[in-house]
Amino acid sequence: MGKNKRKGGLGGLAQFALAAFANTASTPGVEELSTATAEESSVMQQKLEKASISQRYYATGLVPHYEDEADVPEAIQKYFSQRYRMFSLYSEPPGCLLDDEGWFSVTPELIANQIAERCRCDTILDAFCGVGGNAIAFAQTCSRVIALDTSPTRLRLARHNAEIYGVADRIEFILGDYLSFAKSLTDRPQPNQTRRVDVVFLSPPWGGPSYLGAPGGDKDDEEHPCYTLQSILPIPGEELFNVTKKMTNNIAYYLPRNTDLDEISALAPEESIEVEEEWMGSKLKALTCYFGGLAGGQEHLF
Ligand code: MGP
Ligand code: SAH
Repeated sequence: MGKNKRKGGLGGLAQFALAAFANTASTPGVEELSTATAEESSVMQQKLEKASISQRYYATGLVPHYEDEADVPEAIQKYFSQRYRMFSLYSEPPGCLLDDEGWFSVTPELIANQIAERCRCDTILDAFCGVGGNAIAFAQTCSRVIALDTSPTRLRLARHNAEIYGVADRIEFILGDYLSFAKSLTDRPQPNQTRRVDVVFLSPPWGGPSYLGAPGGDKDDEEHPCYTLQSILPIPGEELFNVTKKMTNNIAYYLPRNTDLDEISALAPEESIEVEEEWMGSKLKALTCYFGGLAGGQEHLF
């Protein structure tokens, strides 16, 4: 895991802060505060404020946090059994949160870390942030992360999960449509470059958990049909790529493992594209395609 990960303590600290603010007269922590030096008091105060802010952004109760398999709806049991692969801090209080779409689309942590290492830069745009699997990893390798999603619920869950990892203050969460956001940046380039984006990460909806059997692609192989970029949402995958290319050449595109490789090559016929297979043990999970300066041997394009 990344170097900035904060393990443990946050939930406890938040509880302590709440108790301290709720009942100053009888809380032992506050007594300690009053007998501390000015410097110690200031440090303690900062910790309390930080914990209180974290607490404010927790989304506990918005969706269930499952710990017991018996409580998990059947449709997400397969994903629940992989919960620590998705978030190694899944059970860290107050517990990572995912909604149904989050469960089936979150990028597993080790894969997200690998992608974040490859995308190391100043400003990265996570165009489809979901419940934050990638945004949390980017916050550990990039100076600034802009995380967009059209779902207010998933954006709140992403912020909640980022708080657990101690990286929420390095992510700008924006509720909005990526296509409008991209248009606003490319139509009106900022003269002072304050919103320059170095890398865009695309992990759009693939059309639901049944993407492996989606129609299209190689009809000769009925068991494993190729996935066609036409099935990407909210617009076909090729169009999504072209919209993004107006912003930057440095694009990482997270795609189904059965994506038609000819379609990927056709996205940028004039350059090299690096296709990374994301394996977990003996299981191929997805492909990440690196374009522009992110592709090996093309660093000069960055
Ligand atoms: P999967 O094939 O649904 O899971 O998704 P798994 O465990 O390999 O199941 P199996 O039945 O094939 O054995 C594999 C990976 O793809 C997940 O870990 C997610 O990271 C990613 N993923 C799946 N979906 C449906 C989406 C999606 O719609 N969008 C994005 N961005 N990622 C997805
Ligand atoms: N990488 C994410 C998963 C992304 S799933 C993770 O690791 O958690 C795809 C997300 O795209 C969903 O949360 C969905 O709400 C969002 N989305 C769909 N259409 C969008 C749009 N037009 N603009 C921004 N986000 C969108």
